[in-house]
Amino acid sequence: MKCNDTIAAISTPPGEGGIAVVRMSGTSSLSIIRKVFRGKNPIQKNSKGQVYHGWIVEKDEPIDEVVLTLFHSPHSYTGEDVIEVSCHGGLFISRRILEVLIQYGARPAEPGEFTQRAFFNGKMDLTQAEAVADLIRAKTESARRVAIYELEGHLSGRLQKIREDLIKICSLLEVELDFGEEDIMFVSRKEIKHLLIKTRGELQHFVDSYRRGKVCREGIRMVIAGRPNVGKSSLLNGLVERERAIVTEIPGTTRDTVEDVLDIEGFLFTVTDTAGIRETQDPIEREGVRRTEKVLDISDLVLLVFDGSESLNREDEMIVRRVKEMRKPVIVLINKIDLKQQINIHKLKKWFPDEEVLRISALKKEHVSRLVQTLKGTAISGGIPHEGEVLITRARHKNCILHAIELIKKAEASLRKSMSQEFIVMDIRGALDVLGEMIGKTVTDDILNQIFSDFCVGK
Ligand SMILES: Nc1nc2c(ncn2[C@@H]2O[C@H](COP(=O)(O)OP(=O)(O)OP(=O)(O)O)[C@@H](O)[C@H]2O)c(=O)[nH]1
Ligand SMILES: [Mg+2]
Repeated sequence: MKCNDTIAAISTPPGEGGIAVVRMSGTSSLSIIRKVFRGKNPIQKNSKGQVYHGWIVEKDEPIDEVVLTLFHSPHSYTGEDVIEVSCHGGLFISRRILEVLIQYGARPAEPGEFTQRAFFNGKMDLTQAEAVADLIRAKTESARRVAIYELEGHLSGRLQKIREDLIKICSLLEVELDFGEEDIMFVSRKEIKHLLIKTRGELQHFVDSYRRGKVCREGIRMVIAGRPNVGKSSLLNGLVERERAIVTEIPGTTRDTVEDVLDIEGFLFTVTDTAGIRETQDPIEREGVRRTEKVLDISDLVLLVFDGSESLNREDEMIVRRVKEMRKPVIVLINKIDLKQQINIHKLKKWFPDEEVLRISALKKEHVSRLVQTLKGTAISGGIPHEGEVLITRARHKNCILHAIELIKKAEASLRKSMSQEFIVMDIRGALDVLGEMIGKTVTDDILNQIFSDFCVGK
């Protein structure tokens, strides 16, 4: 990673708006901007931050009237000299300004490169850098909160404390090792055991928070499934309160998957309407059924719809078998309760003895709100994170922590068997390494590339 050049990018989204911001960071930021900026006041490097009004020019040709905000190293986002050019918010004008900066020595920034520099310059650790991306992507209050608490350093702070405890144990044991044969104990084995159990408990607490954290960050993927014509698309429309999917009385209306999102009490629900599952010769419908299967595989929750006005048939049975095989949470919905009921409820309850069964009319919008209540209750246990609450939200973090727990368990086992200090130290050092990887103290280029390539350009 080279940090000795100066990077620039448009930081605002493409499109038209009041202003656009072109950002530049690096050692040559000031010299580049001096060549292309004409204002009343000369640009100086003498205080923490300044704002200048003037023009970006290209060989005396005015390009745009702008406001510059200067952040001098190290008091900036990246830790380097950063200049933000606020120009008129058109795509063409911001591109022209970027071109001028590049012409005078800046290089186009890679995705996430500003944040990567902030990480390399010690402005934030890796979990905080990841939180920046999460905050930008947040679509709901719950997603915003987990990201902001992580960005504020609550997770890093707790991990740092755990690492300090482990380092303390290691150094005491290593001093003992230095004394070699003298058999001196600087720390009681009971105390080490106690510290290891405490640390493992704290780490386990993070692992346990993952499910809820993931729901806060990514929301819940739910899929509406059922045989053709039971009212799946009508239910989607009822949930999102608009005519999102086509509804007709012809079985096999929905061919492709149709996705929309719902914000329920600050949580994101992605809901996908699917083609009714059935055996069919129609190639388009067959492709639809294949897509339904794919969506079922990646969903967290299945809304399984039955037509209350008809008897259960072979197609229903086939879908029930398929859904049960997946072992995913299911909410059973009996639709069309406004019509005369034919469905065999006993049979249905036998199939789903533990699942919630709700009776609705998607057409008349009856009891759809009850479904929303149920979603609220089943999926969002724990609610929106409260002030400063730390939840882990990424599989990467969970895997690092699980690995650290395994190594601590090994150290505990060595301790129980009164094995030599070397073995205990080796595993604790291993745990420190994986926790270091999580916050970016010891991390490979591959992991870094993977994390930062996920960012947008200009951040
Ligand atoms: N009476 C009544 N009719 C309903 C209800 N829900 C849906 N329908 C009707 O049932 C028919 C099928 O509805 P859709 O929502 O298209 O059913 P679907 O499950 O999406 O059907 P496919 O896309 O073909 O799999 C339409 O004529 C709807 O108006 C309901 O609650 N009551
Ligand atoms: Mg449909």
